[in-house]
Amino acid sequence: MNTLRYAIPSLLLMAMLPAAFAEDHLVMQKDKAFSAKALSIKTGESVTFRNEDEFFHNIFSLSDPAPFDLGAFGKGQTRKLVFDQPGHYEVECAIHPEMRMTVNVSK
Ligand SMILES: [Cu+2]
Repeated sequence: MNTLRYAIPSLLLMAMLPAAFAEDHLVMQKDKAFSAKALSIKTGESVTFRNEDEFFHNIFSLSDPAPFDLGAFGKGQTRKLVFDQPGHYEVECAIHPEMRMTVNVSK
């Protein structure tokens, strides 16, 4: 009886751990540039993009396997994206075409 009482919460905790400890990578957008030109992460990890400029930035990617558009956002705001598909992502800002970076998501 005691074994069962402790086994169930332990299993629940183990199921929740991967999500809770998936690494988050911070990328700044400052002076019309991403703070990293290239970022290598693992599947399931996330990237938080933070706008450090006085004007709006956008985040989007047309790359397979998972194109995305996080929209436009102002100074001090963040957008977080979980990369749950491995692959190579070209990440851009729709407002400033010179802003580019790559995110490589390994399995
Ligand atoms: Cu921009």
